Amino acid sequence: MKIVILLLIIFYSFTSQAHKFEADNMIVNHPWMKVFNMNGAGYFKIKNIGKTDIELLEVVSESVNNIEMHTIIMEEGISKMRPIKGGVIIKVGESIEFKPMGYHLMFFEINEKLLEGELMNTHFRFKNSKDLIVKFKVESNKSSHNHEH
Ligand SMILES: [Cu+2]
Repeated sequence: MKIVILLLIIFYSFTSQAHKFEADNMIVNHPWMKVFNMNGAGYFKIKNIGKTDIELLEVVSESVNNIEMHTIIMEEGISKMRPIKGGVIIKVGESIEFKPMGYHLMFFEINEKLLEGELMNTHFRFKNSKDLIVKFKVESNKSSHNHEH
């Protein structure tokens, strides 16, 4: 029993460490997603480790009809989701976290069946950097993504 637990711990730390995507100038950490019906929401942390600011313009995927970057605004005391106008700038040395109740990706019309633990391929497109392939892991049981569009 102890061995099983130990193996689980090793496996878990291995997978969580492996779950990041890097380029010379950036690291995208723990990209994960929730799926509800044909739609979903995506979260990750991006860090600029390069020498110039980078701007994330859009995220595209062959598995999703339309991906939007959203932010949350307060309107009359109610939080609402709105598409981000333009891109998201990540300054040198800084990180931006896409998380529930903050910046997030919306996946509209996912065209493949994704099960818990599976990965979905996306491409991050930047204004002043090469594309980066990022795979989002389905973790449907995490805290809910409240929505009011
Ligand atoms: Cu949204």
